[in-house]
Amino acid sequence: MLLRGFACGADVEVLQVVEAVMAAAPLRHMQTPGGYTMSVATTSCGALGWVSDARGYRYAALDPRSGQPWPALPASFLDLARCAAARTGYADFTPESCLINEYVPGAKLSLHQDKDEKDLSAPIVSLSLGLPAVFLFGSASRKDRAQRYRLVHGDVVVWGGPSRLAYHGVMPLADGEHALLGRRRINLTFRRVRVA
Ligand code: MD6
Ligand code: FE
Repeated sequence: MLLRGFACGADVEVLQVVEAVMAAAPLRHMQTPGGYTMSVATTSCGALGWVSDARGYRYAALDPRSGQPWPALPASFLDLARCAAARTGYADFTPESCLINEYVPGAKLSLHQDKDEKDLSAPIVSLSLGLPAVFLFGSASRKDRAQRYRLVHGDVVVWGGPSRLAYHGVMPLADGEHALLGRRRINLTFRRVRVA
């Protein structure tokens, strides 16, 4: 489900908090298990952070770069994610992790499924800020052709239930200038990892 402009009223605040998280846990380009460097730069906040390296994709309680716990999930983020989930029919969504991705022009995310989480009953809540992106969203079968959605600043996408394991990705980011964020897109995805 796509909630157009859901976070528009909170954008300045969200961005301030994102910058604070990035100061404590800087963005970095992770290695894929296949040996590539991701074009998207990543950090996390919450009890668990998403990490990728030669050993695979997983959630970890410590930031491998600092050896310290990830910054706590800010209350304002939790509220936003819970409200978006409730609005789309998922009551009591309690994310444990917020993955923060930064895209600069040309950065992309290949088609994939989110399946590193143990609790697949919880949805994924994704918030877009900054430059527009073309989001690819297919089905749980890689064979099905993905639909394209243009996501702009403030949009929230929630996928759960029958679409929880849908393949998704982001096309290479087109160049541009956003009034608040400049030449970049920031995406926040909220995840429930462990079974509650
Ligand atoms: C996005 N990110 O950045 C969406 N999924 O717009 C993802 O779909 C994603 O960055 C699983 C693991 C890392 C990710
Ligand atoms: Fe994903």
